[in-house]
Amino acid sequence: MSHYRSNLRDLEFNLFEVLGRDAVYGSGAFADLDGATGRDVLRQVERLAVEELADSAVLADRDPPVFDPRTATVSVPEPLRTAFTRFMDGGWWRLGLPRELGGTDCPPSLYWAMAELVLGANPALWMYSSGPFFASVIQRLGTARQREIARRMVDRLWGATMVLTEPDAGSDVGAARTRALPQPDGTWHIEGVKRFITNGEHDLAENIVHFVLARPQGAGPGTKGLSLFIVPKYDFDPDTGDLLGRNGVHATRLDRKMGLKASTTVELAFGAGQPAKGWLMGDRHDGIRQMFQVIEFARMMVGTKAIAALSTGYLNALDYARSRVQGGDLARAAERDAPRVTITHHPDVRRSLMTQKAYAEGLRALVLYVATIQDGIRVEEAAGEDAEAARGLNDLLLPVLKGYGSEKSYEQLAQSLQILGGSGYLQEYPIEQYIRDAKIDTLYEGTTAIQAQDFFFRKIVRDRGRALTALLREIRTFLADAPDGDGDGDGDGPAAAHGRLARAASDLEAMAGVMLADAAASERAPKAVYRVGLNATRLLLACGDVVVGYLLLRGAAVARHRLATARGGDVAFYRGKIAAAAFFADTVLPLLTAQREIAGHVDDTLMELPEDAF
Ligand code: ST9
Repeated sequence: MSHYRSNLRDLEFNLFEVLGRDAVYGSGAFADLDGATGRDVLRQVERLAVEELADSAVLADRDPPVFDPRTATVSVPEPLRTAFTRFMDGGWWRLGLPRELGGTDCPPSLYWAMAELVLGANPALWMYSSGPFFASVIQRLGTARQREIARRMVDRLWGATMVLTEPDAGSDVGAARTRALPQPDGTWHIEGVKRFITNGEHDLAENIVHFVLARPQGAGPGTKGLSLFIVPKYDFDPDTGDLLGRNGVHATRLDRKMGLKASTTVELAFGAGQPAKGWLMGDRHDGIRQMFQVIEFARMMVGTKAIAALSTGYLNALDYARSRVQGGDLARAAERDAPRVTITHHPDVRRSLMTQKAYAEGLRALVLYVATIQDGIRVEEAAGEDAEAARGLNDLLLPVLKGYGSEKSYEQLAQSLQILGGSGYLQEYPIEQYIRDAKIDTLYEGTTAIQAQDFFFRKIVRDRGRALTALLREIRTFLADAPDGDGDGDGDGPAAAHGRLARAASDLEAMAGVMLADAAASERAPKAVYRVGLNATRLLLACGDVVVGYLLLRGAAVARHRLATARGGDVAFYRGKIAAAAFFADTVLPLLTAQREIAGHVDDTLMELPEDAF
C-alpha cells in the first residue's frame, strides 16, 4: 500500500468552495482550462502520485543514488528512474509552461494544487522534473539565441539546477568567490567551487543546465556584483541540441544526508582542469535579480513540499489512531475490566490529531490562497491592469509560506510520529522518513531566519507596510461581514473564534509596531536593530498563525453554510472544517498575546552577554 495519503477533497474544497476558482478557470487569462478540466487534472495526478510515484520515494531512501568518483557521475536507483519516466511521459510538466515552449496555460492555483500531490508522494521526483521550468526562465530573460537553448532543454527534457552556494557563501550569497572570465567568442569561463547543489549530477537526463551565479572579472562585491550564467554539463549544438562533449563542470562529491536522499546534493567544481563554458543570461549583468525569479518560485515550492509532507503525515497518524487499540477510556479508569479502546478515544490523542489537522489544512489553505493571489496577478496583467497590490501581497506572504510553513510542518510531523508511539520510530511506517525529508525545508532556499528578515525589512519596512495593512484590512473586513452566530441559537456559532482572530490580528500589528520603532531608533543608535533581529522570527511565525487562523475561519464559514444541505461523507467533512478552525482559534491564536508581550520586553541583554556565557 502506498505511503502517500492525499487529500483531494480538501484541495477541491479550498479551490472551488472557498476561493471560487470555478469563476476564474475557463475565462480570460485561463480560457483554455475550465473548472471541470481542473478537477480532472487533480484526479489524474492524484492517482498517479498515489499509485505510481510514491513507492520509489521510499525505495530510493533505502537504496539512494550512488556516486562514481572515477567518472564524476551519479546513478539513481531504477525504481526512481521508472517513476520519473512515468511522470515525464504524462506531460504534466507542460502545465504552466509558456506556449512558445510547448506549454499549456494553467492557473497558478491549479498548478500548486497539483504540486502538492506530487510533492507529498515523491518530492525528489518533482524537483528532478524542473528542467522545463528553468527553460521558461531562459525564455523570459534570455537573448534570442538563448531562447533556442530553452527550446532544446524542453525538447530533450534536460535537467537543471540553481547554483548559488559556496563553502563560505551560504545565506550570504554576496560572499561568493566563483569567477567568470570573458572569452573572445562572447562566452564566459567559470572558475570556482559550488556546494549543496540540488540535483547537480544524476543520470535521469542526458544533460543538465546549471544556472550559476559568478562574479565577472572586475565586478564589485556583494550580491550586486554577481552575474547569472547558463552552464551546461555537456556542451551542445544550440541548433539541434546534439551533445558535443563534456563541459568543465564536474561533481566532486555526493553528500550523505539526513533525508531526501533520492534527491542528489553535490559539490560542483567549475573549470578544474578544463574550461567550464557558459553564457551570460540575457547578455546582462543582473544576476541576483534574475536568480530571484528562480528563488521565489523555489521558495513557494519548498513551502508546498513541507505542507504536503505534514498532510500525509497527519493522515497516516490518523489511520493508525483509528485502528490502534490501547488502554481504556479515561472516564472509566476506575473499572479494571473496562474494554480497551482505539486511541482516538484518548483526550491527548484527540488534542494532538486536531492540532495536526488544523495546521495541515490551514497550511494547505495558505498555499492555495497565495496561489490564488498569483492567479489574480495573471488576470490583472492580461487585462492590462496594474497588479501592484496583488504583487505586494504575494511578496509579503512568500516568506510566511516558506518559513512558517516549513517550521510548523516539521514541528507537527513530530506529533504525527508521536501518535504511533514506538512504532512511529520504525521504518515500517513512513513518518520517520517524512521528518528526515522535511527538515531540509527550514534550511534550503533561505533559512527561517533569512525568511524572517526578508519578511520584515523588505516586505514590511521597504514596502512601507502597504501589503501588511492590506492583509489586516482583508481580515477585518471578513470579521466585520461575518455573522456573530450560526443562526440556530444553539450557542456553537463562530463569535468567540472571530473575537480571538481579531485580537490576534491586533497582537500581530502591535508586534510589527514595536519592531518598526526599533528599526527607526536604529537610525540614531545602530544597535537598536538587534532588537529587530531578536523579534523577526517571532513576527514571521505570528503572521503565519494569524493568516492560517483567518483562512481556517473563512473555510469554516463556507462549511457552516454547506452543512445545512450536505449529505453522506460531506457532513463529517464540513463538521471537521468547522471544528479545526474553532480549535485553532481556541488553542493557538490566544498565544499571540503572550508573543506580543515578549516582543515588547525584548531588550539588549542577550546581545550584550559575553560569548563565553553561552
Ligand atoms: C537552494 C536549492 O537552496 C534548493 C533546491 C531547490 C530545488 C530547485 C527546484 C526549483 C524549481 C522547482 C520547479 C519544479 C517544477 C516541476 C514541474 C513539474 C510539473 N525577492 O537584500 P539585498 C534581490 S539554492 C526578490 O541587498 P544582500 C533583489 O534583486 C540556495 N528579490 O541582499 C535585491 O536588490 P534590490 C538558496 C530579492 O544582503 C538583491 O537581491 N539560497 C529578494 O545582498 C539584493 O538584496 C538562498 O535562498 C526577494 N525576497 O543578500 C539565499 N531578496 O534590493 C538565502 C533579495 O535592489 N539568502 N532580492 O531589489 C538570502 O536570501 C539573503 O537574504 C540575500 C542577502 C542573499 C538576498
